[in-house]
Amino acid sequence: MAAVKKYVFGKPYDTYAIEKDIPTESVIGGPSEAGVIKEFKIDYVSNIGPDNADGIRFERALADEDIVYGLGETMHGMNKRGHEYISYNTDDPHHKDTTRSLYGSHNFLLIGDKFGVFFDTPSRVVFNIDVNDSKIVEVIAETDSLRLYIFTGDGCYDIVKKFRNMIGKSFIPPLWAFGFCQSRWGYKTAEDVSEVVDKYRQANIPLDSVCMDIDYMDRYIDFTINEKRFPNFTDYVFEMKKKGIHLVPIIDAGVKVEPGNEVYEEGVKNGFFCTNHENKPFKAAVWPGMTHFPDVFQPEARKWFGSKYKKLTDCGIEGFWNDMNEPAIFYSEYSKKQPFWDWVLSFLSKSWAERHASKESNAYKDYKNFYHLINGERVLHQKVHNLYGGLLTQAAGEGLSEIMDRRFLLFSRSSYIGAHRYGGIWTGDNNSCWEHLAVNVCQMASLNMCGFVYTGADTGGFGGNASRELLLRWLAFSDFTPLMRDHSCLGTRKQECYQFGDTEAFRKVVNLRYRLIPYIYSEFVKAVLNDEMYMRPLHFDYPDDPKCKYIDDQLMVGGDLMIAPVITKDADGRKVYLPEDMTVVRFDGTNFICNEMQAGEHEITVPGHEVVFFIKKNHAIPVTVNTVQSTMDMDITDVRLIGDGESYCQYVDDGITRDIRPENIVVLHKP
Ligand code: MIG
Repeated sequence: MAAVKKYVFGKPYDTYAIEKDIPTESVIGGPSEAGVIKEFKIDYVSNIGPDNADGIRFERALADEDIVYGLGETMHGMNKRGHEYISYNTDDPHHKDTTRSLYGSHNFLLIGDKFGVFFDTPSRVVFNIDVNDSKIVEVIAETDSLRLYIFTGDGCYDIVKKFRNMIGKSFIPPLWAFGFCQSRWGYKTAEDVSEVVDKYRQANIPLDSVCMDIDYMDRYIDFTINEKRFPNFTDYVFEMKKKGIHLVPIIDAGVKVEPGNEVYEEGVKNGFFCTNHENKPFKAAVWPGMTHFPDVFQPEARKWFGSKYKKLTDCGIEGFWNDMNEPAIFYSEYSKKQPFWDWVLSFLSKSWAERHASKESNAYKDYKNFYHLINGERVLHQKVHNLYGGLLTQAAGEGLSEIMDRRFLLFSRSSYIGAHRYGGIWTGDNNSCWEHLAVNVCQMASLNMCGFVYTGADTGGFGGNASRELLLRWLAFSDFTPLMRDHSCLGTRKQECYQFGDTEAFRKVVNLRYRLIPYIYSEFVKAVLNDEMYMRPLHFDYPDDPKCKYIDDQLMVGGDLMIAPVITKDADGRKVYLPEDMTVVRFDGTNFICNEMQAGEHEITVPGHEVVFFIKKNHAIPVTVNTVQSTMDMDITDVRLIGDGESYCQYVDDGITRDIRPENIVVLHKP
């Protein structure tokens, strides 16, 4: 039996998700042909969803023992059973238990260890997974056209690898992107940024990058710099680099409508923007006021938009984050008119939360107000909505690969599978609450299944005020996530590590990250090269241990580590399950204190300033010998091995080369 089977329904749009095309088993034109797929009962349905659309419904019974994994960036645990999820990229900063849609759409499911399935469509898709104990998986795609892929293999992990192999290699950023990043919406000027850098250096807490949020731009116009706020920008970028700091500017999806804005003018002239009902460029208000959205469904428009990043790479910039690319819309030319300044004023008086409350529905209406040009055909945005952010990432990634001679950092808010080849993602606006830390842990595993390996959450939480305790615990978890970024919202409590009094604990926690970078970097690259998951549920590694099956708050990290982060308030430790004997490692700020711990359940003590992790039996991992202030001063080959194993296979390169190959793996032995 083939390990991967492909079925085509109707005439689906290209999504670019699958890189390796394979022959189609069947082209399914209607209900009578749907029976050829053994894994699901398939019906054609009508009048579904907010648009009373026609669609295809897939149903499959679940056995009690089937865990349903997957769905990337969604709420709830790693086991998706018991809830409804909707793939429909949405800017929802206040996600809670009932939230069904977040910023990305990742339509991959793993049904127990039986098979994996990918519903490849940019349309809205509803997943009812054992809702109300129905014991069925019900998937309703609001389209009559999609590609369906079924993956079989030898257990969960093998099935995921088969899927990953089909969707192509994940994005790999430069080494410095594995360092710690500080960000905040509210850094406005070069002085603000310098202050952050200076305070980190004074506090002796390592730092590799600072994100520049929307205020660096000239009136929020993409690819501009506000010269007053950042005079002599190029000099400033290089001055920062000398200190080991990379600046990472934000790029928003909307291009300001304004004569004289070169990007606007070129886009209009060439027909590179999305169009409205009258076939004119569609106008939607976002941060810069009225904007046009690049129509990244057109290959030429993608190429053009990607080439614009050169404006900033010419200034020495080597990393970007792409925001508002669901796309988020405040209101459009079709909305009840609401002057932008009224809106800004309402922002000043109302809280961020209130203002966002009504936004989702507005955006939904507007998604039926503009069009893309796909192979010469005008296609309503709403039909291909989930692909937009991913294609913007592709545009940026391809552009940057063209422009630069080395690797770059790129991470996006919105995504669709396929975009993982061009950039990483962050998990969007979360809150400074313990629940979102727990969700972060589960999402890391689910996102890795879907190819998003370079990812992480806003550490400490974006909205709301982080407590010292929450930030420390969150940092201790993010120590292990490829993207480690402290980010927070305008108006919230300041969240840099030096804002919480005594910095000793923060120094310890961030220093651990840096001591581990040789391991994290090496395991990350190896995972990408081998279509593996850098972070995994325990069940994937120990499929025969029933105790591992439902563990949601521990993860395997790379080939050799297990983590059990403290994710609850007022805890002085936690319960941890060891599927086999392991080495328990405590980092006290300077030393790694290693002890043997036997398989089974343990109660461990973890003070807020300590990080505890576990090395598998007969494994060893490299840690740096010295502490540094940034990866610029790090020699990833100057390491020693900890753990009871004798050797480790380390991936080593200069941190920027694009020539990433298995030959760069060296075997280290204990002396
Ligand atoms: O409408 O650029 O998710 O990280 O700080 C809000 C300001 C726009 C949303 C992003 C967030 C960023 C913020 N942005």
